Amino acid sequence: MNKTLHSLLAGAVLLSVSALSWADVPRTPSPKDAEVYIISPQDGATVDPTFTVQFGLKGMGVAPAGVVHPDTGHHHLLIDVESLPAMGQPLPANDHIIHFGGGQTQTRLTLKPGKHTLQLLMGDQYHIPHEPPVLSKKITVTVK
Ligand SMILES: [Cu+2]
Repeated sequence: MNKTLHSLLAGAVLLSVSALSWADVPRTPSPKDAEVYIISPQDGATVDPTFTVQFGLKGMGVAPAGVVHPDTGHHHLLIDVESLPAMGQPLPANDHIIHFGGGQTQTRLTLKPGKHTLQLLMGDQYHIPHEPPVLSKKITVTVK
């Protein structure tokens, strides 16, 4: 193969890779009947400024991010999130969306006094929500 053709082909490959978007990545199917929920605190609870949140999961398993294993995912805790992030791409990581990519099933959280909402959302090895998403009920707590 001559050099010019080779670099042309390399350019074409790069172009097609960059044209790919997360929309083209197949979503990981969620197991039927999979359910994520917050074990504690309970909805409506009043909690100390630093408190433990326990994650509950039925019908699927927990695996660290990056690990490919059927019917698993890792937890994301959504704090005071009013509109859900896009489901077809990796979840952002910020003060409102906390990743538990190590496979953790609980955390200690410190929040400002007042009302806060908490919700859990599973993500696959790429931090992308499953299809359909495995999303908990949103709970409200009051921090002392
Ligand atoms: Cu994640």
